[in-house]
Amino acid sequence: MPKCQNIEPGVVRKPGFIEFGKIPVNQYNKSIVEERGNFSDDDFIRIYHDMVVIREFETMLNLIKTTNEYRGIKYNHPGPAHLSIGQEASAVGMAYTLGTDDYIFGSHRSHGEILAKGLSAIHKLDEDTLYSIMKNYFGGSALKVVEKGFTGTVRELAVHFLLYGALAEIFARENGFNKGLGGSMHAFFTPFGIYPNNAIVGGSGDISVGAALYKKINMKPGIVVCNIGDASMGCGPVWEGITFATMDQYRTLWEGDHNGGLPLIFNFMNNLYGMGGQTMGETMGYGILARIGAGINPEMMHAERIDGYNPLAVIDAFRRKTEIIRDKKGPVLLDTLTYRISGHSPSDSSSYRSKEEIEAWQKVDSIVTYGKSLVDCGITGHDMLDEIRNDTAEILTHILKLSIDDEVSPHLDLTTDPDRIGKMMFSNQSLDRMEEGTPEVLIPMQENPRVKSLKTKERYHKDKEGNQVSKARLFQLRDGIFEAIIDRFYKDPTLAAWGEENRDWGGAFAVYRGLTEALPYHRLFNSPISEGAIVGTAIGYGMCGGRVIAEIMYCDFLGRSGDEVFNQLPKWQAMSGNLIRMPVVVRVSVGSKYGAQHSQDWSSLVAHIPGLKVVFPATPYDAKGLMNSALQGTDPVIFFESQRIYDIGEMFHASGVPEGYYEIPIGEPDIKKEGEDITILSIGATLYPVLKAAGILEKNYGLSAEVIDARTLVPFNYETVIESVRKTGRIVLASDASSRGSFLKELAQTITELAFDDLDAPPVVVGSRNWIIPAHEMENSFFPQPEWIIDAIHEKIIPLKGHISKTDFSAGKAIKLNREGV
Ligand SMILES: Cc1ncc(C[n+]2csc(CCOP(=O)(O)OP(=O)(O)O)c2C)c(N)n1
Ligand SMILES: [Mg+2]
Repeated sequence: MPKCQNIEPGVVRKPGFIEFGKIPVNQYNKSIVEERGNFSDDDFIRIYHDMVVIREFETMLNLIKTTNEYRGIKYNHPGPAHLSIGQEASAVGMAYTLGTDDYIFGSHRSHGEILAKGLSAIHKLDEDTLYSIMKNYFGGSALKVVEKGFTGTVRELAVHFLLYGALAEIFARENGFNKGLGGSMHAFFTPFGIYPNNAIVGGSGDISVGAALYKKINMKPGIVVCNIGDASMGCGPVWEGITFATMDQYRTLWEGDHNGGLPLIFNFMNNLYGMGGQTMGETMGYGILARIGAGINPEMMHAERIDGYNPLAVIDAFRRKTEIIRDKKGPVLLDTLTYRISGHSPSDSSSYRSKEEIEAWQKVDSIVTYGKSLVDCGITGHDMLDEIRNDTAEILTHILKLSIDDEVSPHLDLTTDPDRIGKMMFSNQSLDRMEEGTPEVLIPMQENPRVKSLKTKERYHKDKEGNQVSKARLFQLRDGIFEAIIDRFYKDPTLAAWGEENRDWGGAFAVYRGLTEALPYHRLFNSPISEGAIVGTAIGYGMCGGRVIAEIMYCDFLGRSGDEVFNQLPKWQAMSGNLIRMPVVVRVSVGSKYGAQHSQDWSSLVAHIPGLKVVFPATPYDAKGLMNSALQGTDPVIFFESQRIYDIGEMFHASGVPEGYYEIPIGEPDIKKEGEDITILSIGATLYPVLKAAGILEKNYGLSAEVIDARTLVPFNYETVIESVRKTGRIVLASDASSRGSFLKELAQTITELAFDDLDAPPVVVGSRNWIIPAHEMENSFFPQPEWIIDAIHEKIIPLKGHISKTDFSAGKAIKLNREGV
């Protein structure tokens, strides 16, 4: 059912004013005595303890980085360490109320948050659960190290485990929480609800929204906290994440239990600086960060500035804001004011701030102030606080020794197994569904209007008499993709899809027509025009355990989701030590007819990035089979679709596109036409001009061409191509991507290496021009034409009798064009 929300001119044209309410700023003013009803003495002391642990951990790292020594132990750590000395109260306050069902995401400066959340989890979990988490994590490798000779309680052991797992990770050791593949800026430990931290400023700004969507869509317990810095408010992914998280539809259109706001807190750890840029007074204009909430939605995101120098103020805020979220009125924006006493990194000379400023913040140091207030009201004495600090230093000394011992804590062994990291790039699983359960669908599939209509279509492009079937009666490529997707929606209860115009419109190119009738709003919805967040939220959704299809309407808009596609989607499986799976399919539609910013084939850009599978089908049969495989897998797949062939019928399988389920393995090129004299390898829609070229070669020049459709770019099985080249000795490669730096060049180079002895001539690439793409009327001068392929063969591979080239493929021309950069 399409939504029906009439927009009345009489209503929206009415004059008036937007009124803003008040945003509280540092309103917490309770004393410890007043808080005694909310905390036991042990709680008060635990808060102090946790802050001290963070301070000592960071101080130890600071000393290691700046002096190569901590308490007599020498070590050189070449990697990063963005420390949070000064910010401890904000981290401990944030984590205090959260349970392991509550997930935190963070930034490059998240050691403190990891430790705070870990310590909070250790306090809350029972000892059996704690022990089993430690025992099962990577086969208990970290546990074995800290358990040796340990005599304390399981809870105390878990503190050692947490410190060791985090430090070993920072030092890139295999026993680290992510096998040393995450490191300081990415470390995480999901059993305690600690989700990835992100070295890309603002990177968590949309990924965390996807995690909150996962919880909301699948009715999972807990909330999500996105811990990011104040300067990240200038980042696109953060704005896109905020707008995605505050869409009206959660309240206006999502139904039943799914109605209501996202369970998410954007918690800006506001230390008032980027690296050296001051966000208040220099690089931003908000003055007080919480102000941003006012413009976002009528609830002003329940925004508030809180004093992150007082752990109790932060705990108080999290208690109140969690209630708002439980009432389904989220998301919330917190401006948690704090200060980074340490440098941005240990090499920071603090040239951008005065000594007086740092000293002023040191004077009100949260650990000292809080400790004093505990003593003042008789909760504890100085001796106890000294003991906490001394014990912490002792434990950290022990943990440091373990972490830097190459015998106890080796790095991943890449000498014995040089492919170790390669094996972690993909999870390569085959799963019907990501978890058991009944899919949420609105009608039996057989009652779906599109499914019914597809039953009447011709699944092969010619009818029994051999006549071309009209487009209206033809089962088209877009139908193949639809069939795979709707089938998965009836199999996998976690599957959700979003993108621009995905619902009522039926997808910009009618791939999703019929899905609206099948699915409740929360399983298929329109997103804002936020390509970054469309992919970013899918990443968050995927890493939490859900399968998801995100759509980019035009390939050209991939640029808008550059960070998500290049830095996030491909990396988290390996950066987790292969614990996280990323069942995310990104559908990318390659345009045509709309000129320079709507017609580019950027498949080579994504094929270049390790960690993505890249698919580009050219037939309905392949599109359905490959989409089935993409949706059966657990890896990120960039699924290219060409707008030029959405309505094409199946020409290669005379029995037509099967109605039932089948898979085409990702990575296998397919021979579309057999031949003897020359191989032509094509990618995507270029298959059809290539087939025409093959026809001309045969008819006019008596050359039999073997046509191979790559179907997939990554992974790619070269054997089919090499075997063909062994037979033909010649190969041309063609695709719609601009030829310079294209994937064709990669293929050509690898084929040269693998089949040099079998080749009579070098592989020849026929790509598109290195220009802007002109209007449709001039496109034939841009995209490879059948004649170009003939000309290239004539010029570079084998002279064709009587042929006169129209396009100049000579070496001289190639040198000239390259010199000119076109
Ligand atoms: C996209 C991106 N741009 C720039 C950087 C380099 N950089 C790392 S941290 C940082 C400052 C971030 O400030 P903020 O978000 O306030 O976090 P803080 O460091 O203060 O904790 C910069 C510019 C980066 N890592 N990512
Ligand atoms: Mg900052």
